[in-house]
Amino acid sequence: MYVRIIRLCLMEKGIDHELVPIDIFAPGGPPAGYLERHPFGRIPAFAHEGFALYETGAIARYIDEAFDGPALQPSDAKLRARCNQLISIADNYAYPELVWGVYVERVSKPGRGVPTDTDRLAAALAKSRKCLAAISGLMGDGPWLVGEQPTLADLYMAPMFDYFLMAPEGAEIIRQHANLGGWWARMASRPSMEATKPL
Ligand SMILES: N[C@@H](CCC(=O)N[C@@H](CS)C(=O)NCC(=O)O)C(=O)O
Repeated sequence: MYVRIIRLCLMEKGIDHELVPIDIFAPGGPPAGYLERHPFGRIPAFAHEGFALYETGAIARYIDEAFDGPALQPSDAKLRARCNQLISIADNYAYPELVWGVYVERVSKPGRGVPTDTDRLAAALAKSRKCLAAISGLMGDGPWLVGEQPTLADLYMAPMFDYFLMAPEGAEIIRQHANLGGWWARMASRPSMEATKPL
């Protein structure tokens, strides 16, 4: 999820990179030494020319600012604030509800033979409706979530939507927002999204 956001940033900027898979859920915990790179034991952790960084928001902005390639943050103060607002919505509301509340309860758990927590799912669907309504309202009628070019806001939200839309209820909820439906079609067909599809 969060690793995919960084992979999307790197690909959209056209930056060569090496991806080292880390299993943070391995029975014995993360591999030896990983907690030195990320004391909280999450993924991703990133390094560039010896500069080590963790936390996706910091990594994504660093990649955008330290490398050539298309700008992934608007230069206009209001649009940049909107981009940061959507990233915050993704972290705080979309990730817990669309991914953990809806995808995990409705798709992932049944796929593993684990029963769905139906109360958790119902609550997450209600919050997801609110979430998509808010994102749709902020987006307006442009092609991307903010402005005329893809930004970090799109690269943050897209991997979360990819999971959410695997649930039939997720697909139903997005149908109520034509602008988000068009955005998703544009986003999903980008080569970076195709190249990073979850298995
Ligand atoms: N605040 C972190 C969140 C990263 C995160 O939650 N990553 C997930 C994988 S997508 C993770 O490592 N989960 C393992 C865990 O919660 O222990 C960031 O922005 O990088």
